[in-house]
Parts: sequence; C-alpha cells; structure tokens
Amino acid sequence: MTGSEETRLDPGIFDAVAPRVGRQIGEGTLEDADGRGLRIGLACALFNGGITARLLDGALDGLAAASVDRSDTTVAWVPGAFELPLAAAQFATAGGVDAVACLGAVIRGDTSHFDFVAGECASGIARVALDTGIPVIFGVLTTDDVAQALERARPDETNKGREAALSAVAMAGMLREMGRSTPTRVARSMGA
Ligand code: INI
Repeated sequence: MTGSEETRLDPGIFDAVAPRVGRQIGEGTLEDADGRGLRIGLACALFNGGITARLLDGALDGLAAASVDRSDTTVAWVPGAFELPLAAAQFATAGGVDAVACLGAVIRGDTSHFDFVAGECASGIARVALDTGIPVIFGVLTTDDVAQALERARPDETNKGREAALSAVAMAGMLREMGRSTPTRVARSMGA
C-alpha cells in the first residue's frame, strides 16, 4: 500500500476537530511524538537479520528524534519473527517498559510456511498488547521478496523501523495521557 494525496492526513485536522469536541488525545503526527521519560523495548529477529539491522537503525534514529533517552531503551534479540510475541510479552509483563516495538522480516520467497510465521507473529503481537495493556508495535515486514524488504528499510524517514519506534512512543504517550484526568496541554497551561 502506498500513500497518496487522497489518503494522506491533513495536519490541520487536529485544530479543526478541537473546537468540536470536549477533549482530544494523541493528536499530532508520528514525527511530533515526545518520548521524554518513556522506556521502550525493542524485540529484534535474527532471521533475515540484515533487514532487521536496517529496521533497528531506523528505530534508534526515530527514538533519538523523539528524545527517548538511550538508557531508557533495551534491545532483545530472538531467533525469528515467530518468537517476537514471547519477547514482547516478557517486556510487557516484567514492568520495565512503556511500549515495545517488534522488528523483523518475513519474506515469502524464503519459506513455504510464510503464512504461519507471519500470521502467528502478527496475532501474537496483537494479543500481547491487548492482554497486557502495553502497546506492542508490529514493525515486522511481510514481503514477497528481498527487494521489497530493502525498499521498506531504507536509511531515511520512510524506514519502517523508524515508523514502528515512533508508533511505540506515540501509543505510550497517548495511553499515559488517556489515564490522566487532566490532559497534558491543559495541565501545562495551568503551570503544571
Ligand atoms: N523467521 C523470520 O523472522 N522470517 C522469515 O522469513 C522466516 N522464514 O522464512 O522461515 C523465519 N523463520 C523462523 C521462525 O521465525 C522461527 O524462528 C523458527 O521457526 C523457530 O521457531
């Protein structure tokens, strides 16, 4: 799926919505995500590790751009995408992180069990997030070939690892704010 003028979000939407609702949470683009004080776990698959390494590089760039402190990030390596949900579950239940991003690549050409690996990985990741209430982000590429995977792991702002890391920050921030009775913006304007 590629972006287009029709599908791209107009950033003016947040200001347009504000006067029409009581409260708005999580507004802003991913690039606006503020990671100060957030602890992020990164679960990384060794299988197709050359792709994972590119995704991780993008993820770390994204976390730095969001001002996540290096000491608040932990990387856990697992054999393959199939094992990512268990690592995410351990991150989530051990209580040390506010969000997890899972990074890896399942490439159709490599395996006859693509659908099992990709499907179990995706549903496991979703289950961990829903069961624990900790955001677990699906930064796993599922592609037909290596070229498609490399295209999504370029060293620029389209990198899917970067997107996953920023999504982790955005979701952790959004949930934190949802749990507050006073929205951050209002609290800030009151001098808090
Ligand atoms: N793991 C991946 O991360 N990507 C793949 O493309 C892949 N293929 O092709 O098989 C893969 N397999 C390993 C799997 O994730 C498990 O590590 C393995 O089955 C042990 O449980």
